[in-house]
Amino acid sequence: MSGLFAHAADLHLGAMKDRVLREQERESLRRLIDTAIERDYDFILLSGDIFHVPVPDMETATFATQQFMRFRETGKMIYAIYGSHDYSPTDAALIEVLEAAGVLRRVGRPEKYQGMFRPSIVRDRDGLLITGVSARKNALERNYFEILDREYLESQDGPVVFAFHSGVTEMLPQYLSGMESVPLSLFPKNLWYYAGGHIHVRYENDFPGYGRFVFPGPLSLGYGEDLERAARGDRRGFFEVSIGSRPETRFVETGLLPMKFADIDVDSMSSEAANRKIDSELSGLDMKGYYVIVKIHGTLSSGKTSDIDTARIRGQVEGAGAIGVQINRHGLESREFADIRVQGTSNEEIEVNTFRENIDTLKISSPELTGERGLGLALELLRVLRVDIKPGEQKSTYEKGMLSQAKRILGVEQ
Ligand SMILES: [Mn+2]
Repeated sequence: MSGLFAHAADLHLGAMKDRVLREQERESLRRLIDTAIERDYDFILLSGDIFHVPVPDMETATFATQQFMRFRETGKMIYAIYGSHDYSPTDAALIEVLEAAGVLRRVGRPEKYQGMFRPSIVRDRDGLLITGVSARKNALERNYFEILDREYLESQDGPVVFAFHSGVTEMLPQYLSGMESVPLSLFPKNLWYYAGGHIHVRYENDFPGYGRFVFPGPLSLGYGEDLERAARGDRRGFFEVSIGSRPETRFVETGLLPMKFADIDVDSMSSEAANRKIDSELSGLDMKGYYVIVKIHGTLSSGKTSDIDTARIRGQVEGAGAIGVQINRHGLESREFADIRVQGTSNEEIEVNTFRENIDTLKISSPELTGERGLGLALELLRVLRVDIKPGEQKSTYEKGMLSQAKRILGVEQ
């Protein structure tokens, strides 16, 4: 048994709206495909979150399909499991279209066997058996893990590659310790390779009795806080895995555009003093040719957060020759106008915290609307309801669609 394959995850294609960052997102995928062709990989395995949303914009969809096809035309396969971002069990998802068209192949399709869950297994031509568990929203894939027929996977005749898109409780990085995860004990033992996704930090570990668990981290910029980590020097790429009696891994960097990170703490300052500090910190930074992430945080002692003028900061950074700028002021508050109660450093986190904070104050008798179940429902509703009307779509069609999706999520009769 010999050969190579690529293990990538968390591509989040379509996450970036900024033109420059969007191009980076694409360049990372191009490099994965280039390397896979040049180094003659037997296959590419994508451990979920290929797209940032189930139905990405057409430009993203077209680009991704073209890139995947460049590899497919060499006669090799792209295997995938679905992530928490690019798949919804109830809505349409582009990834299903790609599968139907043969652009990629899903592994670990759920099959029930005597009340247990047996993920389907694909045998690649190099002899590896590829399977896995796709993610569901809000880490509901844990339910699958609980009924996973582990013995079935452990007794396969051949080396098994097990793809999954979940945190593993025993190997969560410190800052994610509160997140939903799956304990090691729910994984099948002694498989050849555990191909992780979902955790946006590169991580590899050999677990005695199990085998090598690998998380490549985001292939490119990721989204939200990943951007900050990228600007701080986090390396991005995928793993090249050599096929042998044991998997040998090599991290292949796909590279990122030159980035700089300006972390500006304005805690206990008046808004005037904060503006002066921002000015002086930015003017002391060589930004020419760099994409600059500016993070402004702290509680202003006086003045309003809106006194910190984003447009002016943007002008200053662009005027210094930066190729782009993104300003993160989620952590900026004012003591005088302390109307923001909910904390969080990303939109997603703030949404979850807002719901979580409010859900317990509601007087509701039905249990499915409260607690974690209610939270999941609220998030699912928000995800559907935030979708804008499409260009050319009739208002009545749009409203009807919204209503029926909302009813479906709530489980209300049509
Ligand atoms: Mn992800």
